[in-house]
Amino acid sequence: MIDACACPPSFRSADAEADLVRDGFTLVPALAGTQCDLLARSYRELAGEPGSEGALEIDYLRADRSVMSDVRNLVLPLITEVIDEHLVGHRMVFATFVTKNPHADSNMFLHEDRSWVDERRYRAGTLWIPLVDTSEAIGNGALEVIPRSHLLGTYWSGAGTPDMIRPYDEWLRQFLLPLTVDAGDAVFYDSRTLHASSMNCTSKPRVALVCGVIPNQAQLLHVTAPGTRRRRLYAVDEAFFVRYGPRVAELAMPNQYQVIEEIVDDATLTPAMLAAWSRTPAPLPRVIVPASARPAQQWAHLTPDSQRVPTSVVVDGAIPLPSCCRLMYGVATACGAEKDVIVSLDPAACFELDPSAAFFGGFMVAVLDAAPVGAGVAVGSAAANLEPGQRFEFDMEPVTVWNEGPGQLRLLIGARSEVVASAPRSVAKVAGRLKRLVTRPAATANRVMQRIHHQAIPTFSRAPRRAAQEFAKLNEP
Ligand SMILES: O=C(O)CCC(=O)C(=O)O
Repeated sequence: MIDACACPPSFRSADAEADLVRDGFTLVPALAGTQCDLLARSYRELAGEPGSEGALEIDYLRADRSVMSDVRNLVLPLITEVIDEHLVGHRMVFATFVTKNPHADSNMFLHEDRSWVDERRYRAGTLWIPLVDTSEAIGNGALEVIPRSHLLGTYWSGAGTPDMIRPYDEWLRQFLLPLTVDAGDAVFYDSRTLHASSMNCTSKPRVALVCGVIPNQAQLLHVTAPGTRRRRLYAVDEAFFVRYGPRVAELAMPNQYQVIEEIVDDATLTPAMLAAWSRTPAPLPRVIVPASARPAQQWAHLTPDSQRVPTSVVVDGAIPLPSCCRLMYGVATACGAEKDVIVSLDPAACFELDPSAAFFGGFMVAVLDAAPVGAGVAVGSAAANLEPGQRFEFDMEPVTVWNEGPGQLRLLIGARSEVVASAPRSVAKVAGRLKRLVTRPAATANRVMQRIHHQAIPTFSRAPRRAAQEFAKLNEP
């Protein structure tokens, strides 16, 4: 993505521009006190009193889209003035109020904003303007940013795209900087800058206006994730964000918006990258076991949902292998028990490998395709995210595998002894072909998948020694 210095400048003031390029955010004066009061009153008239919609009330998430439309009309003239005063050739493309009510759940999780523009060429940003004074000392949920975190953001962010920072959430939080922002002042942050806000511990709601701002010459975009690494860039207009909330756009894009580019996003966020960025030791990535994969009674020891467990599963062979599983029973029966099979798991699906249904002598699971941070495996109290090229062996413990997407999780599951010897070459070959497939239409991709499936099976019994060497190479850092 863009080198921060390579895009046209955003700010008129050289100091503000330097702050933005270096730190990913800057502070500027925006609205006078009287304008804040007037805005607060007008907003209340159109949205009603706060407190009825929960801890955090965000217009963009409201079912009643007329509020988004009214908010846009209300703030556009004011914000256009603010933008013209401080920025060169930019416009407002999105506006929502964020009301943080006094509530234990009123904190905002750590995130970057969505990619509003083609970030290979342009920089977009967000104007965050509180209508009341905010600070850590006041305790009303000040905005917190991670300086320089815009330099980490080399991935596309949109509907259903991988949440790349989640394994490092806890570690990243040490770099959060709470900002003191008076009513009417504005923080302008690069949309890639990681930010969050703490809980409102006071007795009054904290209201802030949040506006998306992009360069005039940039096309407004909405990014979706139809595959593990496939990203679709849709050209949209301002009305898109007024009419449609984030969920609608995730399910299906309205017909009137055209795909302008389809790309493969190979970006990753590794501990080594974070170590280089922070000049501190590399963090340990954490795995979040989603609620969908939370097992019944006998799985109660697994850490569910928002709690995290350390990645202690050693990739490539350290996990004991269940001698069979329900899934394998079905798949192997269909394909012939001696053969290796490719299993595709849809997004939001999970399965259990159940050793109680013991049938085979052991299995190896090779990951052919998985979205970054989107798929995982849990064994006992350990869990790991699944990445293409990894190989796991399982023994007699219950194992659960999940896929949160985007795209299908594709695993090659085979009898342990045979696959251990010869998987490497096949995994590399099949994974390579899958990678080339990601930009093809679904029907073609499915046909090719079928061919890969049939070819992969016999490949596994060939040239085990050479394959093992290739696998070792594949695993080199
Ligand atoms: O207003 C807040 O507390 C946070 C707003 C925010 O993170 C956002 O709109 O992306």
